Amino acid sequence: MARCIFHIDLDAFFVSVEQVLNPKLKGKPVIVGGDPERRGVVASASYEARRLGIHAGMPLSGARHLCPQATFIRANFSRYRDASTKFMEILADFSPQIEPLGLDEAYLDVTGCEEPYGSPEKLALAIKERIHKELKLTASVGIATCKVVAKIASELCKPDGLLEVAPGGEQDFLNPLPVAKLPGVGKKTEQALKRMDISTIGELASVPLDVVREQFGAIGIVIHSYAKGIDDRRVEAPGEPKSISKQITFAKDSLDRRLLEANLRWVCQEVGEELRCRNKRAKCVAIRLRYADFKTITRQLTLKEASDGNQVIFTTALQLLNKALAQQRKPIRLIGVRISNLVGKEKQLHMFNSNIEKLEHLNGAIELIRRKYGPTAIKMGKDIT
Ligand code: TTP
Ligand code: MG
Repeated sequence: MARCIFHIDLDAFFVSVEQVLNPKLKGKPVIVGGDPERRGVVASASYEARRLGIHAGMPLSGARHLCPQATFIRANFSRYRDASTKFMEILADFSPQIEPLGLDEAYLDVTGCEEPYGSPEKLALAIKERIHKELKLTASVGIATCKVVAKIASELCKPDGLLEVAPGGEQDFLNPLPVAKLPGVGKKTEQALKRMDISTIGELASVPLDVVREQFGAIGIVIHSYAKGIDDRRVEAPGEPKSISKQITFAKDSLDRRLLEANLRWVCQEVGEELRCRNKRAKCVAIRLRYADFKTITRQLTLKEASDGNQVIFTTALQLLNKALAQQRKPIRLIGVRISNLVGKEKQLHMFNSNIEKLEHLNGAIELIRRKYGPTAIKMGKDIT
């Protein structure tokens, strides 16, 4: 299913906060920055000031020169932080998947959240309305199936805009835009692309990947895929773990399969429990083995469907262990499991596999018992520890 991603950015943020406090400044050239008499730079300029060529990062003296009648205000960060906190709280009411970027912008994954509103556009309007009603600020919203397209869309529709790029329309939307609109394309890359006769995103997308990779290396692969409107990055709250892992070192190096299996089961239970506490499922299961000679290997498998079930994690890890043991029979001193590629908890119903549901109920019950009576109160079978 195509994702529905919003990129939301407040318009002329610092300036707008000042205008809310002093409405007389609305509709006028206003600049927030350091002290204009000293060597400060413009942090935020009202759209009226931008029309005169003033932009963020420009020295305040230059801004004063371009527009002597503008109102210059010294930045007051505690005001902006307060407004930012309220802004993020409003967004969190509309989707649990929110990724703030700085003070005044955020990505929101609203896949499925739009249903009660009728359409993504109506949901975006509801968000804009809340922001306007509660903060008296305007926001611009880009809607697309991925982050990069949503971000470019919000930038293009500023101020107080809303621009939706329909699923499948990404390439047509991006084609005519200058390459500099792509995140990752800075001044140097833009110049280098120009020397290759590439100035639009469409031109970049039509160059073979090998050519771009040869020229720019890893970043070339990224910007080439962005140019094609492909961006798999998830909307993730900062600080959320990218993986959960647990390992155990044996008192004595061992090749005893029953001991290895039992310990593998235990570490899988541990990561599974944390995964469910975090309301996540994992798509990737990896095992880590350290041999007696300290050589360490990692083997991993991607699941067909993300899971939070102990059994799924354990059987996958066991499969990896069996394969590793078949390849190398050296005593093991450490065994570990790592689950990654974590996704949200929402999932399809297991219509054809009630066993999975039963096992999940069982996991839940076991966890309740362990929490109430301690971790050793109950264990899954075959455990010999
Ligand atoms: P932006 O969102 O880039 O700018 P903006 O909100 O003022 O204008 P718009 O989004 O409508 O284009 O940045 C948010 C705030 O971050 C901005 O109000 C002030 C601060 N900022 C700086 O302090 N220095 C800078 O160079 C930039 C770009 C922003
Ligand atoms: Mg902004």
